Amino acid sequence: MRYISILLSALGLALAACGGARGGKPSSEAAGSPAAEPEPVQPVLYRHRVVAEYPHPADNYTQGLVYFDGLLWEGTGQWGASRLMTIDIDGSGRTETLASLPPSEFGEGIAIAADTIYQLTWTTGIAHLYDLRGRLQRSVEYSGEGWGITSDGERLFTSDGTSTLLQVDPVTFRPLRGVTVTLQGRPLENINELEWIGGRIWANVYLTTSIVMINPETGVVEGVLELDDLLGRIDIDSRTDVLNGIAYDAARDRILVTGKNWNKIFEIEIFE
Ligand SMILES: [Ca+2]
Repeated sequence: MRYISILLSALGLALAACGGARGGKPSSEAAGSPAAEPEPVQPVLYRHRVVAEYPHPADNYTQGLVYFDGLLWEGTGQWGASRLMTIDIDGSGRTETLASLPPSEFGEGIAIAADTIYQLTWTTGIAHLYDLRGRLQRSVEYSGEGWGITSDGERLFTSDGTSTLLQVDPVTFRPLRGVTVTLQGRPLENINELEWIGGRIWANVYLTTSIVMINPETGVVEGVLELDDLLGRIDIDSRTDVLNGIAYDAARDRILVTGKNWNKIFEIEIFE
């Protein structure tokens, strides 16, 4: 049960020791009191195995990751080094920079929906919208910080570093709906890079090696995946930073993950 102890330390949780046994409430509350709150949902703890590795440019401070049209698309951060690029992980391995942000902007998450590439910025409140060749079409202003973004093909969802998951209008970026991401009934902060996978939103949790699987309608974390072992499979240097970046290749049902300035991308399979 090593992963449970890691989760405890990483997220400060109080998981029951035997996989889902729920702590009892005091008898006065448990006896049908109308004031009793619903029991928090216990997330499923998933295991994983690495099934493939691909090279990843260690210069890339990964902020957004998407698989689309046979390529891996990546948005990177850092002042003066923020880019939108593609990596041909299934072919030549070649990288191509499609756009570079001005030095005044720190790139964040990316998403692709309806022939548009969206790229957030951290503190400048600007989202850039590109066509599929990476040509800037227009830029949209929004309030607050930009962290992660993903799409189910139509709707856009964003994170801002808090526990809030927003659905935003794809044209104006006006918030349409928001839910609080909760883990065992408590708000979970630092929701970062996002990926829509099979009806749930997977999210990196900043400064942890955990990915959470969020019900987009309720915000409830229904699953947790601990990936601390991946750090042992990359070349560590002074730049190596946290796990960040989730992409899903729906056509081949592949889950791809990496980290900031990691030299590898991992394809993983998960199981309970
Ligand atoms: Ca993603």
